[in-house]
This record gives sequence, structure tokens and C-alpha cells, in this order.
Amino acid sequence: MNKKPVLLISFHNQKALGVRYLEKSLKSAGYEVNIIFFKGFNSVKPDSASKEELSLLKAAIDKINPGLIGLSVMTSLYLETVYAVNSAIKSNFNNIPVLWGGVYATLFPEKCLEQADFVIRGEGEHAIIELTDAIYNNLPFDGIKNLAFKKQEGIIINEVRALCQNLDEFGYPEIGGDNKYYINNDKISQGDPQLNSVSFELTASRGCPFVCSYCCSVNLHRVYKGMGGYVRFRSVSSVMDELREAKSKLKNLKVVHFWDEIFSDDENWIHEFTIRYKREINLPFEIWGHPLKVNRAFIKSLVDTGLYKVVMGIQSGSPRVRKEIFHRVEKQEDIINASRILAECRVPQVIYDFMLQHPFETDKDIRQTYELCTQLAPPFELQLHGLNFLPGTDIVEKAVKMNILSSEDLEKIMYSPIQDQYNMYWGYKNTSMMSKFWYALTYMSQFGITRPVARYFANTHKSTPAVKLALILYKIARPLSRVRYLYKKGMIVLKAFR
Ligand code: B12
Ligand code: SF4
Repeated sequence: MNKKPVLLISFHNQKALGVRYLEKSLKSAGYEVNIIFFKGFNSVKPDSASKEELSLLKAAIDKINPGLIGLSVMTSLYLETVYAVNSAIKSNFNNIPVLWGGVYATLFPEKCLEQADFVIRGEGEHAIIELTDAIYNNLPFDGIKNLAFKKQEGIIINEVRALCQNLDEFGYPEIGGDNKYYINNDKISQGDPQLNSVSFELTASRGCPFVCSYCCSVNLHRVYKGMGGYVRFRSVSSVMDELREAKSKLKNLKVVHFWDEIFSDDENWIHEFTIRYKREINLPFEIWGHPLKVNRAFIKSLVDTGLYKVVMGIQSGSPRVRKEIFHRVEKQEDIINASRILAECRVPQVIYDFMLQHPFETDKDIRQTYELCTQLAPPFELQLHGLNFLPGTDIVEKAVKMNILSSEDLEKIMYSPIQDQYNMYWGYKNTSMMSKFWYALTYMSQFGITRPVARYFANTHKSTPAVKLALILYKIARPLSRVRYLYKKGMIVLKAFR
């Protein structure tokens, strides 16, 4: 049997849960695995792969000498890097088969097969073992569920297997190991980059019950239609085992991030979790929430257990945008009620995410966002993003149907270079003066010191000089969130090294 290692590569992401789960799975089947985390995560200004980074990659592949290379193609935003790496592999190691997997590959197998030899759609744990067995032993690929591949007669897309309902079967990702490399900023280091981190990331579940039009969750759900429950939870015991191991291996560990799309609101799960987490882990933790999943009793007990931060997507204060454009079902009163619960339960840090200044939004919509923010219970922080059109999401089709953008424009937007996509992520800049004005007031509504100023200007919105003055004040106030961010980050680091 071919005993060459399998090499997995993640992009702009040194945590990469997906590849870490695959590593676990392949190792349990007896394969040696190496991981290269190619470039670090940077949500503000990610840069593309440099020549030096690609030659470091080439040297690492030479050294590892893998029999199969798997690329984790989670997001279309980083396709530029994926293509650069794929073509470096193909031009230097043409005999090594290349496999793509991850969210983007799941939704666009044909497109990915223009570059890759194989694509695995959906959950990869079982399929990657079967594919490796087949490649290493010259077996046929036809029966491998989730696999897409090229044959002489064209592209074959096998059916997906039913979703694994017992997530504990997958175990949890290995932490540490000399089989891992991190290439970033023109340097390579050996070892798991997460070992020096002050935070540890994990998911206690998979899947989300909602159907937001700008998100791939609903599309993934469609891929798995009729293939078993989509939202699944790990047992509390499995989560505790993972966290205990993280605590013993990450010497600077200070905070835990749950990357569940929406943190559990299952009563029995929360009950067991809160008792055991406090006793066995006892570290501050953060979760992602949803206005319709905020339950007073659960939040209260999570805060008593160490919950220090909730990030909750609201996305727009306009009921029209939320319902008709974003397909979100919560009403203004649900959002306000959720914010009151979070404030009354004294969650130390509450962050609301909005997607503003996109082509669907009118001045009235963004004004409603400001107005909603005035009704949210302080203290809170705001993350004001733009809207990224992600390939395959329902909002792309909607934009064409509503004549907001043409298919050609959207293609250009969705497949533009990494930096252009990120610029859009932080908002379209060519909006009207009134849009800029309500955006500025929304921004100011998050700080106690500028909230009254915003309220004053909201009453003067019919006066052009007042609008202009508000925009100047916003520019002055703009660094406030950066200062707050650096302060909070500094505090975490200080605590970590105390
Ligand atoms: C946690 C999370 C994050 C985390 C970590 C991301 C990560 N890559 O680990 C953070 C907060 C950092 C993040 C950032 C971003 N994210 Co995000 N994120 C998620 C989320 C909620 C869960 C991902 C996860 O860890 N799942 C659990 C693991 C076990 O599953 P998995 O990663 O899917 O891996 C399985 C399969 O996909 C497959 N697989 C994965 N890789 C490979 C490789 C091979 C070779 C094979 C065979 C199989 C395979 O097998 C794995 C095991 O079953 C998803 C939503 C979702 N439903 O996937 C969005 C999601 C992936 N994110 C998304 C986006 C857009 C981003 C950002 C670009 C946002 C931004 N503008 O900065 C960045 C990009 C980060 C990056 N480099 O990938 C989009 C991607 C869609 C798209 N078409 O672009 C998603 C789908 C959400 C959405 N809005 O639709 N994200
Ligand atoms: S709630 Fe979040 S993860 Fe779920 S569909 Fe909406 S955006 Fe996607």
C-alpha cells in the first residue's frame, strides 16, 4: 500500500476546523497527515500569496512528499490565493492528485474541477478516507459518496451521504503536532500555530436553522435535503474533553470562542454545559447569537458560567430589508427584546453586526437602522459591514431579478481580487450624502459619549449644514472603535501574560 502522507492546506486561516477534523479522520484510518496553514487570517487587509510564500510552499511539499494534496476552499473571497497555490502545485508536482473540499467546493464542484482532480462535497470525514484508499490502492471512484471527479465521458458527481447525526463519532481535532506548518509574511514555521494563542476555537454543533439570503447555510441545507437533520449537537462530554485538552496544551489560553453558527438553545444541553463548564474549564467564553434564540434563563446561566461576549447579527434596522431582501424573520420587537435580555443579564460585551450601504438599501432603510440602534439596550458595540455577494446565495439571484445588478456585474464582483472583495466587505463607498449621514449616526449610537450628539443631529437632518457637520464629527469619532478594540485586545494579552 502507498504510505505517502496526505497533505491538507487551509487558506488565510490558522485555525481551520475543517482540515483539523479531516486530519483526525485520516489518522484514525491509519494515514499520515500534514497540514499547511497557508497565510494568516486578516479581516481588514488580507494580501495575496507572495512569490516567496509560494516558493516556501513548494519546498515544504518537496519535503513532505505527499501522495494526495487537499485544498480547503471555504470561501470564494480567497479564490485568488487558492488558484495561485493550485497552479504552483500543478506546475511543480503534476503527478500528485489535487482534491478540493469546503463550502465553496461543495456548492460549485464543476467549476472547481476545472482546476482540481477531485472534489469532495459536504462533510469530508468519511469521503476523504474512501478517496485516499481508492487513490492509494488503484480502486474505482464510482461508489464514493460526496465525490465529484472527471471521467472521459465528463464530470461525475456522486450523491452525498446522509449527514452524520452523531457528531461525537468524528471526535475532535488534534491540538498541536510537528506535522503542521504555517506560512505567512514570507516565513514558514513548523508546529501548530494555535499553540501560542490566547484563544481556542471550537464548534459544539453543525448547521443553522435559519435561511438568510446572503449566507451559504441555506444552500448547504439544500445539498443535504432529505439526508437527515441539518442542525446537530455534539455531546457536552465531547466538548469538555476537547476543552480540557486545549487547556492543558495552550499555555497562554485565556478565552474560548464557540464558532457554532448559533449557540445551542437546547435546555438539557445548556443545563449540563453550564454545570460542567464552570467546574471543568472555567474560562471566559464567547458565542454567536440570534435575536430569536436569546432566552433570559439560558443567558443568565451562561453569564454565571463565564459568557463574556455575544456577537449577534441584526444586519438591518429596516423591516423591509431584513424580511424581503435578507430573508430574516425576526421583528423589531424581537431584536429590542433580545438586546434588553442581554443587557439585563449583564453580558460583559455585546456586539451587534450590521450589513449596511449595499445596493438594496434606501436612505429610509438606513435611517431605520439608526432608529433601531437608539432602542437597543446599551452598552453595546457595533460592527458595521458591507454586503458581500457570495456565489450561489439567494441574494445574488434576487439582485438580478430586482435589476439591482446584472449577472455580469455580479460575476465581476464575486470573483474579483481578494483586496477588492474585502473593500466591499467594509461597505460601498459611493452612497448618497443622507446614507452617509445615517451611517455616521448609527456608528455614533454605540458610544455613551457620542449617543446624545447623534440624537441631536437626527433632529436636524433636514438642514444641509448640520448634515455636513455631522459627517465631519463622524470622521473625528471614527478612531473610537479602534481605540476600544486595541484597549480590549491589550487587556486580554496583559491578562494572558500576567
Ligand atoms: C466558523 C466560521 C468562520 C471562522 C473560521 C473559519 C474557518 N475557515 O475555519 C471565522 C470567524 C474566522 C470565519 C471567517 C470567515 N468566514 Co466564515 N464561517 C464559519 C462557519 C460559521 C463555520 C465553519 C466551520 O468551522 N465549520 C465546522 C467545520 C468542521 O466544517 P467545515 O469547515 O465546513 O469543514 C468540513 C467540510 O466543509 C469539508 N472540508 C473543509 N475543507 C476541506 C478540504 C478538503 C480537501 C476536503 C476533502 C473537505 C473539506 O470537510 C470538513 C469536515 O466535515 C461557516 C458556515 C458554514 N456553514 O460552514 C462560515 C463560512 C465558511 N464563512 C464564510 C465567510 C464568507 C467567511 C469570511 C470570508 C468572512 C470575512 N469576510 O472575513 C472569513 C474567511 C475565513 C477563512 N479564511 O476561511 C462563508 C463562506 C461562503 C463563501 N462562499 O465565501 C460561510 C459559509 C458563511 C456564509 N456567510 O455563508 N468564518
Ligand atoms: S443566522 Fe447566520 S449562519 Fe444562520 S443562515 Fe443566517 S447568517 Fe447564516
